[in-house]
Amino acid sequence: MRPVTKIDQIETMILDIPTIRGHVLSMATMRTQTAVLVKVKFSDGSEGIGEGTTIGGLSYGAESPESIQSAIETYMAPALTGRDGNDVNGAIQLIDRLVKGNRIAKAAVEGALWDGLGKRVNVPLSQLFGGAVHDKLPVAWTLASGNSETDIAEALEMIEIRRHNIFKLKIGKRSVRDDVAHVARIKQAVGDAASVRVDINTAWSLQEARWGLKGLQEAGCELVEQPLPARYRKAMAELASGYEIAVMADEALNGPEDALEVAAAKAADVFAVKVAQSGGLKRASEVIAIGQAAGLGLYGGTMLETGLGTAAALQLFATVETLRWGTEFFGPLLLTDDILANPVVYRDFCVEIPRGPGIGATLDPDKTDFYRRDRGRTMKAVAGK
Ligand code: MUC
Ligand code: MG
Repeated sequence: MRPVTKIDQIETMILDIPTIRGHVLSMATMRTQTAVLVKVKFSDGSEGIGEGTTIGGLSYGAESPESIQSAIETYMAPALTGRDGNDVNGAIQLIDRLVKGNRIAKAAVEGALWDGLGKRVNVPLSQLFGGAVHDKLPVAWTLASGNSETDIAEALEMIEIRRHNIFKLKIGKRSVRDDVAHVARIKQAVGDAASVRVDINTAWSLQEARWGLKGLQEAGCELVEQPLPARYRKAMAELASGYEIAVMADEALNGPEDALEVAAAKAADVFAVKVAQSGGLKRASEVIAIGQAAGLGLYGGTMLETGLGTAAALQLFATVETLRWGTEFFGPLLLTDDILANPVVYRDFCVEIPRGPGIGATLDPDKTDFYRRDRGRTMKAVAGK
């Protein structure tokens, strides 16, 4: 009998990496992105890596980088150490029993377990989820400089260099009228060469959303993401049935239970499926299955992870037959530096699925050493409003 490969050690590290420009969202302006990396060391000498990342400190959701790290170090690592490293489902079950919520922290650890397993059996992670049906996926870019002229120049350049022809505009900070005018200008500038969508990050009231959706639709915007607070399912259903523009759920989707309720309430036309927000790759695959079964559109969402989390998400989404709305797995491109030894490849309006075992990526140790917070470099996680 082969000896059991045990989980020997689980380590975490917080990285602060500058963004290439201010990323202006309705709830925060990002000038750096903070990622929590997890390394799991197994008794046979193999390792797995995972990432747990959120946006804008505590302004996007209930977990912060610091809470992700402490949930892993204080509660998850001690429970998992010594267990069979190949038993990923057993680890998920145990952690779900011991830890409520904390989905991003769970996703980071689970990602590292899957990566370790894939690397040990020498298959890409996609194979552990039934096998890839894509080798590349369409990838959107977010225009969020806070300035219409800059956004237009950025969009035109992306189309010119064939990197992106899907744009997500972050709005919800200004008045609805100003936001609609901003979107209309950008849509006019890109014309039929690109799809224009918006993300409100829950900033609108139902009243504002009614005006907003009407204006956005007339401007040629194709999709509106999470206009209302996550719990407003009835109001989201009213918007989804009242307008032609597609309504996408993001913050409303925290795992399969939410997915079922959102689908049953008809509170969205499209699911933005985020691995971190779902609570890990396995739960994200369940959210995807519910969306598919409900006949909804699917979109691969991001928490603006580095290449590590992006590679893991790509492995899962490579297995999804129909991704009608593509993906936004551009996280590494928003950062001034890449922490992978083999960065994710973007070309011809697509992102390529990394090849190789596990997530198909390894870290560049010089980069992680340079950006780790506990090495004494100080960098504020969020620049504020
Ligand atoms: C979100 O809410 O979708 C994804 C892309 C981006 O620019 O921000 C995120 C978060
Ligand atoms: Mg969103």
